[in-house]
Amino acid sequence: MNKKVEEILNKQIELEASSSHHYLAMASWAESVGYGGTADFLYLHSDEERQHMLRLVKFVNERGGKVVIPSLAGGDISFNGLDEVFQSLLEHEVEVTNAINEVVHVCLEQKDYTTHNFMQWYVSEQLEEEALARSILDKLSLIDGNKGGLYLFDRDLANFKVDSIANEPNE
Ligand code: OFO
Repeated sequence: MNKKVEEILNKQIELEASSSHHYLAMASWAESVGYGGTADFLYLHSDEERQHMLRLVKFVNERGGKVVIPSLAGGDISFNGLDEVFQSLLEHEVEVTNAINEVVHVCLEQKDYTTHNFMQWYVSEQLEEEALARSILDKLSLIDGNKGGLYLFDRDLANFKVDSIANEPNE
């Protein structure tokens, strides 16, 4: 496997792992303060990010590259409210989108069209994830801290589908 592509895919593996870790911390915080629906949504989102990491790990291995499984920093994470949680989620997704774009750029530069093709799934995925985070933030902005509104928001979020796992292409 092309070394530059291998290197940037390993960076992406680390970023997907850190997304999973970050959303797990958010889920745990939400659960601890009574937002059970939000916690369910975020636990699922964390699982989804792990799947994104795994797809990359398997792809690099299949193509004869070397995977570096990252170690992740933990920490005591807390938030001032749901707005802060989802603002942080959106910022993280924007960072991931930029990183995916960079992977695509390196693939083209290195003429690695197989990896370029593989990465297209991630490009569409990022579109969906950013749109989802923005629509959640719009809802929170309408609620504007109203307790009844937050109660309903949390209840609805439990039924919100993070459908990217279901959209996984067949291996
Ligand atoms: Fe892996 O899609 Fe979000 O970060």
